[in-house]
Amino acid sequence: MLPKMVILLALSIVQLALSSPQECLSKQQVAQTIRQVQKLLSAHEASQLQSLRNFKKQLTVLQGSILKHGARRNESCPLPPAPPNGRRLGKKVALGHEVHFVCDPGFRLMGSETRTCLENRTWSGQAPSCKNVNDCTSNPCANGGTCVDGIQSYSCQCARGWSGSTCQLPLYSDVDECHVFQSSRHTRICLHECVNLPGSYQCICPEGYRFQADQNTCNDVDECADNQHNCSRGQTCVNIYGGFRCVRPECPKAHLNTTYVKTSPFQCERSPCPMDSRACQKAAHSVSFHYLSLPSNRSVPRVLFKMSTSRFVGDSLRFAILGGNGQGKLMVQRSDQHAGELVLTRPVVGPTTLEAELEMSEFAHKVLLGKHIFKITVFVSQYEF
Ligand SMILES: *[C@@H]1O[C@H](CO)[C@@H](O)[C@H](O)[C@H]1NC(C)=O
Ligand SMILES: *[C@@H]1O[C@H](CO)[C@@H](O)[C@H](O)[C@H]1NC(C)=O
Ligand SMILES: *[C@@H]1O[C@H](CO)[C@@H](O)[C@H](O)[C@H]1NC(C)=O
Ligand SMILES: *[C@@H]1O[C@H](CO)[C@@H](O)[C@H](O)[C@H]1NC(C)=O
Ligand SMILES: *[C@@H]1O[C@H](CO)[C@@H](O)[C@H](O)[C@H]1NC(C)=O
Ligand SMILES: [Ca+2]
Ligand SMILES: [Ca+2]
Repeated sequence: MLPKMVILLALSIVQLALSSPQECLSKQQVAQTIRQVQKLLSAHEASQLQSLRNFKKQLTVLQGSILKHGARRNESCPLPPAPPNGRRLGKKVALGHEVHFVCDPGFRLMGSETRTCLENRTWSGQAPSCKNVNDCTSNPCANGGTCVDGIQSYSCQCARGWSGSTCQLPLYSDVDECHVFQSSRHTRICLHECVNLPGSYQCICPEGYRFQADQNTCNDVDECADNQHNCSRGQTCVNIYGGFRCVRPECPKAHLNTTYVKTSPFQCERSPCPMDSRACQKAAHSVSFHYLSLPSNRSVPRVLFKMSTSRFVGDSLRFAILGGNGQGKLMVQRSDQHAGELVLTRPVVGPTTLEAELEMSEFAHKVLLGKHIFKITVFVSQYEF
């Protein structure tokens, strides 16, 4: 209000001075008036400046008190730490602001990628962490190498005989011993299977055998002794080359007044005969069971089994093959006065089973004293060992 009025007044004085020559104000008078107005304006300018300064001061005080008020309420969240192997983006921690997280190369972020400062001065979401990415998942190491995970990398620990970053290079040019030697019967280096290795080879045995390195042989596993068999109760385990069998010897059925009783797992004895039963008296006194194991294609002739009588009272023994499937392959002969033997006369290629029923008769002065039956089973294995 005041400045406008002053300016209007000043202008009207000047106008008066210039537009009314008749009034005839002297030049001196006009100059004086202008000086007075200038003075008035300067005074006014000073007071204006003063009031502006006061106004600015008040604003500064107001601002300070507002900041103090904000600090008291402290509307910010504590700055969350950056995860190991990662970084935090953003420093503004006031209410409603966001911070972001990124992981270093080779790491994957777990948890919240972005977190917001909430009303209750906590951050939304879960604290992030940076997990090392497993670089071994693609199994990059060849030829049995072991992969070791690194950061954005992996390394291979190579098996013997291999090198290169993924174990792809043979250390030396290898000889395939299996190819060179194993094909011929005379030069073969493994009893069974040969596996070529860089710089060496390995012999493998079939199931049921154990490789014995110092002798380069395949030894049969004794499943019966090692209790690796599945024979049921009442059966007896018989170890054979490359496996085992479960057997249950049965005594001959009662027949023509003749009965047998089991006296041991592999032996039957004739029960006492009824009076006047000639059939019973002619029958064998005892029956015994014998299980033999033989590798395939054994050289012949070969004695498989020896028989003698323990209660020898007579003066001679006679042997006979009564039955079985060993015709042309098995033979029985006297070996001395008190013993006989079963002989394999032809090579037998397994796997197969030979059976023979042998009768041993005992005489005194050409009179039959008694008979014994040997029931013999020969398990011939698949392999020549
Ligand atoms: C607000 O709170 C945070 C964490 O509680 C603290 O670091 C900061 O100093 C406080 N600010 C003020 C002005 O008190
Ligand atoms: C803060 O508030 C959020 C939701 O607004 C809630 O999920 C969280 O549990 C609160 N934190 C605390 C410590 O109260
Ligand atoms: C015993 O095991 C052999 C294999 O080792 C199997 O062929 C046979 O059927 C088994 N017998 C029984 C009675 O479980
Ligand atoms: C069986 O024994 C009876 C006497 O107990 C006898 O009469 C009979 O002839 C015998 N049978 C044979 C086949 O020996
Ligand atoms: C059996 O062995 C002989 C030499 O001992 C051999 O010539 C023959 O080929 C073998 N038979 C089989 C079927 O392996
Ligand atoms: Ca080799
Ligand atoms: Ca065995």
